[in-house]
Amino acid sequence: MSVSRRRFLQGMVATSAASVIGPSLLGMNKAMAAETVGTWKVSGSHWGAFRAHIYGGKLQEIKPLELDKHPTEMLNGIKGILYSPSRVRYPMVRLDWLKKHKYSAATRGNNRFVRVTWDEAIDLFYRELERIQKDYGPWALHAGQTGWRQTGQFHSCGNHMQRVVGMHGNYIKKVGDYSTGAGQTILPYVLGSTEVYAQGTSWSEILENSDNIVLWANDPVKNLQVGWNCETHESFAYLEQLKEKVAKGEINVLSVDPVKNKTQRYLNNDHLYINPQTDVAFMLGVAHTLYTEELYNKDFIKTYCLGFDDFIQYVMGETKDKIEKDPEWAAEICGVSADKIREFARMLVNGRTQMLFGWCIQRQEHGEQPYWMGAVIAAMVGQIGLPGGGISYGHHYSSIGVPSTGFAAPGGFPRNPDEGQKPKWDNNDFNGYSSTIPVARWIDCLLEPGKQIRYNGSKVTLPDYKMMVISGCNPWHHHQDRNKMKKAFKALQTVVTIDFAWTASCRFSDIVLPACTQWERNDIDVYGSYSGRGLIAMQKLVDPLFQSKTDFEIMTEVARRFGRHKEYTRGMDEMEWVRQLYSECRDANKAKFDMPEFDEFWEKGYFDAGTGKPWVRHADFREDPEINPLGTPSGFIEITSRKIDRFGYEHCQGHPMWFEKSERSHGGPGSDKHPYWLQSCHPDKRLHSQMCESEEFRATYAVQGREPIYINPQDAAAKGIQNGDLVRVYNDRGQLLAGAVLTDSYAPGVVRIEEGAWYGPLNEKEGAMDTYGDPNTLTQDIPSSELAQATSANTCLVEFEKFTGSVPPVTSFGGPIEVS
Ligand SMILES: Nc1nc2c(c(=O)[nH]1)N[C@H]1C(S)=C(S)[C@@H](COP(=O)(O)OP(=O)(O)OC[C@H]3O[C@@H](n4cnc5c(=O)[nH]c(N)nc54)[C@H](O)[C@@H]3O)O[C@H]1N2
Ligand SMILES: Nc1nc2c(c(=O)[nH]1)N[C@H]1C(S)=C(S)[C@@H](COP(=O)(O)OP(=O)(O)OC[C@H]3O[C@@H](n4cnc5c(=O)[nH]c(N)nc54)[C@H](O)[C@@H]3O)O[C@H]1N2
Ligand SMILES: [Mo]
Repeated sequence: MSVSRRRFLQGMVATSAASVIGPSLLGMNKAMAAETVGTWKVSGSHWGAFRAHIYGGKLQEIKPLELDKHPTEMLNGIKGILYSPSRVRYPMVRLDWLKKHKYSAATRGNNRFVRVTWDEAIDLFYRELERIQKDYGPWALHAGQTGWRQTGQFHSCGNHMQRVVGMHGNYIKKVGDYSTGAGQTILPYVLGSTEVYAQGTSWSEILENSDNIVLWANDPVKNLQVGWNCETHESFAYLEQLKEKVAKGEINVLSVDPVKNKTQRYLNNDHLYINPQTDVAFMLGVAHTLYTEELYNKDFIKTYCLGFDDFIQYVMGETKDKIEKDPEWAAEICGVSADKIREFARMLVNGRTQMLFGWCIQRQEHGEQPYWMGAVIAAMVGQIGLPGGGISYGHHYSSIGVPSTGFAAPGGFPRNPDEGQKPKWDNNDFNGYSSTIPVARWIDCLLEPGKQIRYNGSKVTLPDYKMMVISGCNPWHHHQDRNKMKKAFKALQTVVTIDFAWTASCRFSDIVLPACTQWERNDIDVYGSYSGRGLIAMQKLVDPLFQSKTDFEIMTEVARRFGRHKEYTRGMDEMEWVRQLYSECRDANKAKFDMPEFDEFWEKGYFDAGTGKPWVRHADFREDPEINPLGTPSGFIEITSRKIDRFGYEHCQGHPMWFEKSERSHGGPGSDKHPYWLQSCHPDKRLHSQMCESEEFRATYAVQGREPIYINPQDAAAKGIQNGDLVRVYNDRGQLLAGAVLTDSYAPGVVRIEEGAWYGPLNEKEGAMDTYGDPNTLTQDIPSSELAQATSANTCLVEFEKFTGSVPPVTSFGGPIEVS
């Protein structure tokens, strides 16, 4: 069908046919009906790009974009986000906060809210911004947290919030993130870059050259379903080839994990169960074998590395604790036999070996160590910089490992005030507090303002927040230890959240503003964060529901309150911004790609930049370390870091070391009281807390309406628990209800509740039962170490039992209790 005829039909349908044609035509050949009734539009998401059928002003159906050969089943959850009963419908203000004007923090979280008009809500938000700057100063305002905002370069909501808040006054910022806090801090000292967010060796090189692949704490089949930008899923084509090669015995893949994860089940590869949190002990045993059996690459160590001697003395028990880290020593801790440890070490040097690390392993106490130690093992093997050899810390993330096309991504809406624009409150006096904090320490600020902590070679003085603005993240999902958070939030006078979903963060706020979703606005996004596959048009599918508005419109209104709205928008509306970002992107790509005019691109729905050329990480360094040094202080791989040694930290010293954890299962500290290790891995059927609100989709995995807890059948049997039972999971920090799923993919002593399950407390009081199953009701809020101060969510022990009491309803979903 020609474009003009299709347009004609679409136009006809949009105005009249929908009501005239009715169901008889819908019953006809589906493809034909789809073509003539309603319209098909293109949009994007973290879960991939798709075509959406819009009919009668409603999103009816979604099918993957034709470029996506491996779409995720999570596309089935999208409709349920848009039409969720948990949508934020109207601007809402917490009853007690509004009534008393004294913040009444004690009842924060009781979920009782009053509906107000947009004008009233924005006035209150602005009044509070003014009051904080006037009565306190920039140190009292936390607007630094941002997370997995929905896709689209223009509407990226954290930028909108921070630009307007920043035009008004200064505020506390953050450094690092929850994903890779420990990894991104340690690796620059060791390998000269964060590594975690760097493009990695192309999958094609790995498939061609690797004899062995070690998937270390790594579940790419699960985690590559989502991407930071609109995801392409190109990696899955390589994983398919890998599966074939495993079946034919051409590549030996070994997973090191306390769990037989989705990737192992998909690849059907070999597996090494390791006790949780003990990888460093295991690796020290491996290093001992490589050294004593003289299997390690002496030339590589001599040419490319610094500080091997100090490290090996520690391994041999000549320094520090004077314990020789032989495989027998390691076996006691990690649960892998000494023979298996030796076998593993010999396997590493038997041919070309690529180690692929996931991130979960550094989201634990001393999370810096396994990454550093991994680099040391890779250095001893000596294949860093060779195709199919060495170490990677990112092949499970976005499109890392898919060759880059070199396509330049479009820019976004500016996060900061424009050059030369001073904030209304031009005050840089932070009252002796630090103006930037390590991201995961914000709750500590509320509990211990003024405390000095050590962080990455510097000192940080925790500020004394009075107000917090939340946009594009859900701290009442992402942070650890809910009951500690409840206590801490009492120190806040005002919390403002802008979201489209009534999350627990809304429940614990005072002012909640309804944003719209990415499918209720126009935008563009890069297709493939690392592959640079091209550009996606995000065509508005439906008008914003209820009273929701784009973040851009909301923040324009805030800017209007202090007369800066024209500076904020630069005088452009949504489509003018989208067109401008496109035209800048087109200019930036001129030399390499022939991009059409905007209208042609928009009509088609995407620009395909094709595929890139394979590449090998660190190949240039290997070729000539003098000309292409690493970014470390010495330019070499630092097995021992003098810089870190000089910091004098207890839990991150001059070279990687084994440190006992504050909580560890399988006989470690705390396991007598709470014997089970709770891992809170990333969800298979959500993006964190996003899509938990999608009712029908949630029903595909929930158990008695609760989040699943995965348990080994032996452990369950010992407690009389059967598949589908309700389980109370608890420790000294909290308690929750979850639904039992028994599976022998989990080692005894290991349970999982996926992060992002919506927190649903019985009431606002500390210790209240969580009725749905948010694992952060139980996790510890402790720093990885003085170096990174990163989250350690996976250092967590629990006990559980069959739940026999009267079953409380789930309180997580459906929005606030509206009070008039
Ligand atoms: N126990 C445990 N905790 C963890 C982890 C773990 O492994 N275990 N993982 C951590 C990691 S790695 C991460 S990255 C974090 C993720 O933490 P977050 O990024 O906070 O998680 P999300 O659930 O994605 O929250 C995004 C929120 O922003 C809202 N939002 C999305 N788009 C928009 C928009 O355009 N406008 C507005 N106004 N709002 C929007 C969504 O509705 C949602 O409520 O969680 C961390 N927490
Ligand atoms: N479907 C989906 N994909 C996602 C996300 C999502 O929310 N949903 N989130 C994205 C984001 S923001 C991030 S940060 C990444 C997270 O990526 P990761 O942090 O790598 O992912 P996880 O699934 O939490 O953990 C990966 C594996 O580590 C194993 N593991 C945990 N602890 C240990 C240990 O002590 N030793 C060993 N050897 N193994 C261990 C787990 O059993 C699991 O199989 O995923 C991204 N991809
Ligand atoms: Mo993350």
